[in-house]
Amino acid sequence: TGKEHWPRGDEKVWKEALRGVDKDVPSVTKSFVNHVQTSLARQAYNLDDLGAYQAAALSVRDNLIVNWNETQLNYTRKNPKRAYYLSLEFLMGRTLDNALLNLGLKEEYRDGVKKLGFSIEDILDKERDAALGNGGLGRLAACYLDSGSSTELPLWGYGLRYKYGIFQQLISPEGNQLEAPDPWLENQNPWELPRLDVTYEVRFYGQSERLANGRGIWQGGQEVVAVAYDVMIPGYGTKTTNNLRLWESRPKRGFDLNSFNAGNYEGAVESSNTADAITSVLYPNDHTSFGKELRLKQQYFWTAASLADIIRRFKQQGKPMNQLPDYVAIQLNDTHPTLAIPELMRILIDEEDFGWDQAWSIVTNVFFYTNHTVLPEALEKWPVPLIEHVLPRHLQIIYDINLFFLQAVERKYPNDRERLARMSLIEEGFPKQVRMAHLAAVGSRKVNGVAELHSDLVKTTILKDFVDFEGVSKFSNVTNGITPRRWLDQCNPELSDLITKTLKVEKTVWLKDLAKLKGLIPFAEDAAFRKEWAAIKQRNKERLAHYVQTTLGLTVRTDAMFDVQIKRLHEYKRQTLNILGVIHRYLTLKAMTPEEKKKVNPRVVFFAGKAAPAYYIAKLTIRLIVNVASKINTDPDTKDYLQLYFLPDYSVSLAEVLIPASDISQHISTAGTEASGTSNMKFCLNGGLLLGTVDGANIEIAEEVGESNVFFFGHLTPAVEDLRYQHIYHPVPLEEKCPGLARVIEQVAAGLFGDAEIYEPLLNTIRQTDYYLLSDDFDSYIAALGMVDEAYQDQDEWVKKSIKTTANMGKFSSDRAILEYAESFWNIEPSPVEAPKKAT
Ligand code: F55
Repeated sequence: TGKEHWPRGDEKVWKEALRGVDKDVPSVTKSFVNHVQTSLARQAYNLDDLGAYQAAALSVRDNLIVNWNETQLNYTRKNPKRAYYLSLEFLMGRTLDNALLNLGLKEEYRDGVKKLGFSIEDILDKERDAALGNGGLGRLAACYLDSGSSTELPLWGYGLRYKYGIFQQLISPEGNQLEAPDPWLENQNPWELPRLDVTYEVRFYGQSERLANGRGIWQGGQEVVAVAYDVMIPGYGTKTTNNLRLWESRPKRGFDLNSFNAGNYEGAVESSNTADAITSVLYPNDHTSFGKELRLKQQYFWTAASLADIIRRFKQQGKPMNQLPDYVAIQLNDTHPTLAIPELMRILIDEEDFGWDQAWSIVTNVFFYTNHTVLPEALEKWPVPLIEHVLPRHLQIIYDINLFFLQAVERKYPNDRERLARMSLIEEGFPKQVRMAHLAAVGSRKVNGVAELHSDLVKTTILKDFVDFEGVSKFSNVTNGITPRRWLDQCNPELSDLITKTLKVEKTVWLKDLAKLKGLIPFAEDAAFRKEWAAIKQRNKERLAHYVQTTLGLTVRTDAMFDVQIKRLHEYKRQTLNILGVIHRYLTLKAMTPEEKKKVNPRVVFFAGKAAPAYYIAKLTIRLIVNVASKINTDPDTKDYLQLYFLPDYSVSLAEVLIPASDISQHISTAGTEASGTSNMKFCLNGGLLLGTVDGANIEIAEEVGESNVFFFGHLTPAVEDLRYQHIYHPVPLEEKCPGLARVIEQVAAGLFGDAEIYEPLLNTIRQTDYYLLSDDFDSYIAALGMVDEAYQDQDEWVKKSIKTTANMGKFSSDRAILEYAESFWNIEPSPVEAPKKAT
């Protein structure tokens, strides 16, 4: 072309920036070009989109570093009480777009890269997700960090820097989920700052000796080194840029060769592998605790390094250790970091010379515990022999905590052995097991659930005895939230602009005070506004269809209702109910006359989500969805009315495309099983309506947006226990109990979607105990789907519902949630970064 030796874009802009001509070259351009030349050491004329992404990221990062430094300096000077969020998972997704929006630099960069021949959207699309989490729990941690910085709170995160995040999901032609590694660090990660000088040694195994004075001496075993990597967390429209510190494990140099494996080269190499192994991979199980030694080592490695770092920072202030609770609050994200409780006891007693009672009083004023599930299989338990082997001193401390605790219970309830057995931190059995939720509850200042219903269930079921014993005031609720920056402004820019224009309030204001959305309510009655609102939804549907076209080569029609269920695959979330409902719809369509079909509104059903690699039944559900899709999408009788897609490799970035495109989304867990749910909030914030059970945060969403704007179905929580009992002791044949469901199951079993025998174990879960009550809720589910169809027919009314839904979602901002934690638990306050004083 004759142009290939010149850079893309405007030649003059490149030349001036390259020459360093000062005048008239915008600073963004200069910084971008400078990073291309120096940091990336690349020639301007062969820069591709990936290179442009890296240059833009490095350039944006420079701004973050300046703010990060000022933020940390501000904290060091003012010494406010700080809160630390300990989470094994931070599901951050992409960073560049979020950083640009939070810094208010998006438009400058859009223009800047355009002149250099790039599109900002293409550049943003080159970034890989940071997927250091499984699902809601990890994404919640990410939203809370965003809100912490946006509300200027001194809040740090602590986690692990896994080399491999959540696995990449591939779907084989037969519909099987295959797992591939996620080497997310392959192309360099501009968003982290390695702190190779910030290191701690962490011990495993060895021997623990108890001295007469109650202190312990723990020696020998193996030591590994924790190295800090800092991730900068910018606030929206604030200077505050908090820190997320992620630990990497490394072998302790010299140790393996000199004292442990001298003369055994292979052994030395192997033990260095074990040190690296600790932070090599995120465990991909949600809602099951597996009892694996490596997982226990992850938990201890991370809590020990984090506590050592927190205590070192505290000590730099020169305060005595008994003031720790005045300066430090530590939130335990589920029970995963519970070892921090015996670890802080160990530090105080063995290293700081505290007596038991004083140490315990410090510990129980520092920690706060959030529970995320009441499902029994998800409650963490660790075999006593495993803890004894890996952490001998901690086992002694756990036993001591248990002894003093049970003595106190005994004093309050004399001679109640059953109660002691129920409340003990140790579950009897072979082997004995440590109940981490009990340890976390006993060792914390406050315990909370994540939605009203869930917090009530925590108090009345799994921790009931603890409420009776300690009083109810220790137990409370903080309903989850989501950051409206990522989950509205970033993922749905057109809707965000329309809202700004309509409210006549800067978006920097309403995105930080989400109750302002209520100002949209009157516009539900404005036909012109409704038209704009609906047109944006339509374009978001087209954006999703374009994504499916380019990634999967499939053509999705966009003149249909988009019906979406995206979440981890789990029996309690009942994707199986949804797919059986799709089959029911298919069979109904097949039985219709052409005349009848004319009245049917076309529907496109989307699923996405990963199954835990060893979760056989969940994987069968994926297989069924994929095979139903290939049958019905090609059936000439039905394909114009019903389409079905399973989108592989669900991620934060895919959610950002799917959520704004949904007309209706499904949150259909068996009542009482979904602690909160947070994607329900994301859909509703984007004007999607909700079809769901009376569970988790669905209930509070309905309270806010009005019951007439949600589609509820199914049995309520109090009925569940009895229904399960009936299934076992008074079973009714499915044919009698729920003929509609029986017919669907019959067709699957008969091989309508191929592989007849393969689905038997999945179908048997329903035919047999039906623990998640599909047979009890199926009819009302189908009826609710019918009501959705009917409501959708009246587009005017539907769009009104959509507007009113968005307008009433203010409560679910994670800013509200994080401020509740700050005020009622942590007792911390915003500590704004002051503008540096200008030299006079
Ligand atoms: C991950 C690892 C283990 Cl060992 C256990 C659970 C998980 C996990 O990912 N849990 C999870 O995501 N829980 C969800 O937390 C959300 C945030 O509170 C809730 O909204 C959701 O209801 C709950 O299932």
